[in-house]
Amino acid sequence: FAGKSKTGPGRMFELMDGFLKNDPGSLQKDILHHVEYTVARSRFSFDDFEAYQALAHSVRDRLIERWHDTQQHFKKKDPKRLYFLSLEFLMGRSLSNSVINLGIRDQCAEALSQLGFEYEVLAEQEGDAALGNGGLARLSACQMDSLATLDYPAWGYGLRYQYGLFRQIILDGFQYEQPDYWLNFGNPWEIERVHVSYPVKFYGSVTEEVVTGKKCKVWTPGETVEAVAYDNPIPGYGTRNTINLRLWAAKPSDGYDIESYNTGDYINAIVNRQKAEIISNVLYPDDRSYQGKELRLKQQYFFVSASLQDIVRRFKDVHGNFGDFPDKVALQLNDTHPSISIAELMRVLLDEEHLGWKKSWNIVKQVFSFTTHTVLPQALEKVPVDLFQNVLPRHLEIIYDINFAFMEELKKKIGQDYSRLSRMSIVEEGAVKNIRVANLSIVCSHTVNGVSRAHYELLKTRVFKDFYELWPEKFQYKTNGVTQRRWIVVSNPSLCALISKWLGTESWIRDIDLLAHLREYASNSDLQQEWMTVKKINKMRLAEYIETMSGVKVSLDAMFDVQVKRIHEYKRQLLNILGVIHRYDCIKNMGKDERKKVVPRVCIIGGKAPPGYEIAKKIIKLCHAVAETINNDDDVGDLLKLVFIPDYNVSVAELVIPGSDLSQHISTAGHEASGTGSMKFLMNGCLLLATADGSTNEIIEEIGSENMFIFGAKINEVPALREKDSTIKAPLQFVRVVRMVRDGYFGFKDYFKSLSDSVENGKDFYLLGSDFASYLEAQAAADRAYVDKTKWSEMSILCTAASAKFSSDRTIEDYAEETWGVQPCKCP
Ligand code: GL4
Repeated sequence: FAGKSKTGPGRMFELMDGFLKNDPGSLQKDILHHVEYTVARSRFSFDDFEAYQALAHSVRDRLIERWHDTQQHFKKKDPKRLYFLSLEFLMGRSLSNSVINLGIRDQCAEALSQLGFEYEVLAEQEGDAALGNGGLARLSACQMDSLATLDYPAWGYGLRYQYGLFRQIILDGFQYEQPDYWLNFGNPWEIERVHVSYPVKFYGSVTEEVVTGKKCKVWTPGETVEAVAYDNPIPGYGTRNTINLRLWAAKPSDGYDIESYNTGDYINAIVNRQKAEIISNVLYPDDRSYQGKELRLKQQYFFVSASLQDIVRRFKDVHGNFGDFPDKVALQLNDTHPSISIAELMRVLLDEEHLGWKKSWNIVKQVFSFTTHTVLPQALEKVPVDLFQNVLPRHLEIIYDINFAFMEELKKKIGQDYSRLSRMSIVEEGAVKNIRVANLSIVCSHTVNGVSRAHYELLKTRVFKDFYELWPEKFQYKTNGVTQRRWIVVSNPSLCALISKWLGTESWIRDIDLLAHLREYASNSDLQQEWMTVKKINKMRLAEYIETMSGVKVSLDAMFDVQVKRIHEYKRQLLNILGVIHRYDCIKNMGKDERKKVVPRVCIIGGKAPPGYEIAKKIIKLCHAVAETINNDDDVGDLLKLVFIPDYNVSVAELVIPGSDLSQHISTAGHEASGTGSMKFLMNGCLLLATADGSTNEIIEEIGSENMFIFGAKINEVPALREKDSTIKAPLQFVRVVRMVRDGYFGFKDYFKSLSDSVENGKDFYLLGSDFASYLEAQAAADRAYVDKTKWSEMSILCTAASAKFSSDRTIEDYAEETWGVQPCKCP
């Protein structure tokens, strides 16, 4: 086959059965072709980054082939499709994941090595796609991988931010934020679809008009912005299916406003038009507090409106009757961020398709499913009505109408219980009137999902109690999961090979339940030895990284104890640091003989603080200040080190997680909806030190509490403890370490005052003081376990063996069956 372009040089690709071949020779030819014609470098002189680009384009070609076949197949079969709407996707790097899922990693490595390049070095050239904040966003990415792998006819929709999550720079121990202009060097993984674009309208006014004999609402917008599609192919593992993540970018609309050009200020007219692009410019850097900002609302509506236009167009290409819509379309709301799509779909059906209220509502209430990811009240979105009125006047009307109907129905059921009616209303009355987006989502979705069993219990009994009592059948939960493709196969190749060797198959990469068979060998000393060798290799990688990043040399014999996640008071990094201070204090006061018994530790903390979150930033500074004291104290040496890993992101996680011995998930019980970091550590054979919060209870069920270090108050004990807080005495050790911070032992006395204040008796909202003693006990238990190498390696193997339940493959299958009603549609 020789494809000859009329305009460019003939392109000679070797094809197998009409497809690009994947042997090293063919890959090499493709890479060189892309060096010359895509990257435009000489094939006799190109550097690592250019080689990465050429490799990426060669992989992309293969993704595109599969993408086409998959879309063609879906079109032919016309199954019910799942549309996953999310404002955040934390994809990380694409190359490493794509070559694994395409099954061409070794071939690529060989092709490159003959050219004098190392695959691993090139893979490192890629920057992270960080279009999301933390757990919620990484969960979307894991779920996309599972949707593709399990052959579901799914699409993801989101926003193509030009600035991803900020980069964290640490200067003098303080966090600074640097913009992440991630598209600077091009993005080979996306396909710009200039012809797939839709107008998105904002502002303006609504009038009532008669259209073809019917009374109709007509929205005359004040601004129109164009949404242009960028497609990101998501390959499945062990299947040809490659699904699409379509991200929208805002561009000025083509509409020509002759008025503004005629005023003579040509330059300003263009500058104003260009402002449209602002909408998709930047990701909001905090997923746990919502500020009611206009730009945020515009981002939400922008991506939702474009996605729905796309979805409705695809539906109408094949179907004439909207009655079929719920049989062909499932719309998944990833948290409340895309929930304005409810009002938008109503608007489209009412005002554009003229279906009337009853029919439209009947369709809308069958297609949406809503997953909530939080228990924190400050994360529940509320949009001021005034803002809504201004930006989306027609949608506000529709929401009022939905609420009116809901209130009427509710009154019939519960009578005149006004306090309950007002709690459940979509409109919050008060000095500032707000739209409660979560209430809107619950009222209009057929299913409300929590992300762990504990989260579900809290939804039922606290967060959405009123709604649960009204519609118990709507409430479900799907415990989160993560993809073993990225979190074992990509990030821990040595462990991957070892697991396959002992199980005698690689099938566990698709069929995760097979991992459980590792249990049978957990006490086998050969496996234990090989297992710990793999751990050592990964610890070496991590130790090198730590030394490069922080200049601290760490001992591989020490236990690597890790807490990496966003910094938040409820996640209690402060508890961890106070625990480290306590350990330091103890060592300092020990005699020589006692010191010999100390289990050496490297305590590793990493994570970004939301830019406006003062206390979180102080926690980062405290970590650095304490590290400075400990790491420079010769008296302590290798017995204790504390390091902060800057700019924690997906690719740093891929390095840190496999190299950890112990990991901490120590949120105050009742605050972490699920937590997914713990699942990645578990898969990599790291023991967990954790509170019984979020998904941890389910992890305990899988692995047994004897193989973990569990401590602290339980979820249902927390409210009473809070009430009692001022009367409980925090243990002496706690008082002592807090005093060290307060008295300036680590410097910055005034700066840390609000931190030490925040955990004092009576103010210790997150209960660090009351959990401290049991935290120290759990830490001591971890020390004791670490000394017994045989026992530790057995526990480590059991962790991996117990992690099957926490694969996103299981989560997605549950969603498909219990919530979305979609079936696999495998591309032949
Ligand atoms: C989060 C939760 O805080 C976290 O517990 C959960 O694992 C994750 C995915 O469901 O969603 N909610 C928000 S908001 N950010 C998160 O990471």
